[in-house]
Amino acid sequence: MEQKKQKQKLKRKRRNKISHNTAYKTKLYLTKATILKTPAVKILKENRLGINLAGLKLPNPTMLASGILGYTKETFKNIADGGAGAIVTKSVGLKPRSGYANPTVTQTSCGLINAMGLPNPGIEEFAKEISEAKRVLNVPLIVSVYGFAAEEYATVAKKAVTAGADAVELNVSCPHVKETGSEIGQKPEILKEVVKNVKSIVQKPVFVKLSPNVTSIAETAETAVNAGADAITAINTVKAMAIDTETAKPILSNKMGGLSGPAIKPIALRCVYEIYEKVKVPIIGCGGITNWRDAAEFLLAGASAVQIGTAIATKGPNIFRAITRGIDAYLKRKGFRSVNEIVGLSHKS
Ligand code: RRO
Repeated sequence: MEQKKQKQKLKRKRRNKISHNTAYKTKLYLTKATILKTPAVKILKENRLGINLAGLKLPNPTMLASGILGYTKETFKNIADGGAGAIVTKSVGLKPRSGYANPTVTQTSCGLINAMGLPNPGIEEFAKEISEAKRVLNVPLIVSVYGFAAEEYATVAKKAVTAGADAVELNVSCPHVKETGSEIGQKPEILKEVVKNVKSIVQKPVFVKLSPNVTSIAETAETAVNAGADAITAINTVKAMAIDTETAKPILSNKMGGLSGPAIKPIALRCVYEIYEKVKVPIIGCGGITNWRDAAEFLLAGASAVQIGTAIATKGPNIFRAITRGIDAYLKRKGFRSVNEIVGLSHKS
């Protein structure tokens, strides 16, 4: 009896060893020779897509862009369930704002033009939603913040972090609201003051979202980084408009709006490429990303992560999972062990 037990034990041991080795060898075909010394168990747990973004741990490099699907924990959860690696809220300010009158969005070739006018419930009200969202989300929640002065940005950022935000993204780039957004990001001295004020008051990462409507976005990024920005998001929408030929009037009630979607992808890509050459902090690419190949282009240009917005309108929340799977297949096919290995690769000769 004892002998039979011993035999079975030996058999089990041998079988385990075989499956262990097989898994190890299989993995070796998929990865580079440099990991030959890595224990098999570690390799099997390897994740090509996880990133550390200025201290935030993301399961993959896709994020919900600010401005899309706004302010409720249900929509954030829906996007996270669709595979997003992080959520960025719509911009929130000190006081509630109703935004512009309709029409606030119009479709154009290859994109949308919006002029919502920063509608938001104000940080006091939104703080409750942040706390509740934190309880249901398993990915980082980044709160987009705007203000009409440096102190206002700082106050809102502080309240957002106190409510549970994992990071804040400063909106210094909305193209069509007076005395905030790009009117701040386009003035280096004011931009510096805003970033410094926020950095002095919050202990979480501070991202700064930039406008392409400047002479040199790389110089703007450098100003933000020198003031303490932990990451740069590039880009916000491009200032644009549309006219109704029948009424001979601008379509949007605000006349001017911001263009998003595939039309701006090459502009956004150029911006990321230029910023990567100038600053050392992580860059988050944003603008017209619709599929995994767009996302991969941004990573190769120098983005550590990508934000997706307009494409959700046509493809739904599962776009995050589709893009992540596409990037993973690309990394596997090219023999990369981590998404980090392709960040900025197009700069190397
Ligand atoms: O709310 C808006 O109209 C808006 C904002 Br805050 C922004 O940052 N970018 C944009 O295109 N629209």
